[in-house]
Amino acid sequence: MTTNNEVFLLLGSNLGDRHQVLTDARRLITEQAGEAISKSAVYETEPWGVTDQPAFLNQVIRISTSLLPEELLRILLNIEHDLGRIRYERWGARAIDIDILYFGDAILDSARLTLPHPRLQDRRFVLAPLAEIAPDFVHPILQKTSAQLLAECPDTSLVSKIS
Ligand code: A4P
Ligand code: MG
Repeated sequence: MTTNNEVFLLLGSNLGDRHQVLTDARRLITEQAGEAISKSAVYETEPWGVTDQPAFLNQVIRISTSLLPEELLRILLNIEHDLGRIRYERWGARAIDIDILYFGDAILDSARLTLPHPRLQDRRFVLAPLAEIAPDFVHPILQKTSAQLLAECPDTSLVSKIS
């Protein structure tokens, strides 16, 4: 018997045709990783970390998958590669970045994968779309909902809903 897990993914793009990249990423993810349950609006967001780079589009999607966490990560890295990701520097510009925010209520810290994503609570560009579609989902370590994490987030960078 296969078990399905609900997974939240963050999509980010700040190079090329950003809307098209997000559309292509959603299609490849649902073809290869699992059915989409819901998606947030697309947000235009001020760059976090390395601030001297173009604005990002970010979106959170919720999927149902029968894959294991490491299998999902491998597929997502392949999709990033297929979409022509060019990686210049840590936190720098990229055509597409796909982060696993939550994998059900799994807690994991391996060389390749950390769950929940270790920096999600620090980032308004994650929490705004996440709280839009899953305000009551509880962070399995911090034991706070997305709505609480957003309300308490010290990040003041600009995040605006565009669709
Ligand atoms: N990895 C470990 N845990 C995870 C996880 N939960 N999800 C490993 C995905 N990957 C995970 O990732 C490097 C490796 O992390 C992966 O190969 C995987 O084995 P990466 O995305 O290439 O690394 P990075 O992006 O250079 O660093 P980091 O810290 O992961 O950055 P983020 O979190 O990806 O942030 N500003 C705005 N406004 N919007 C953005 O989307 N994105 C970033 C990148 C910076 N600033 C941004 C945005
Ligand atoms: Mg990343």
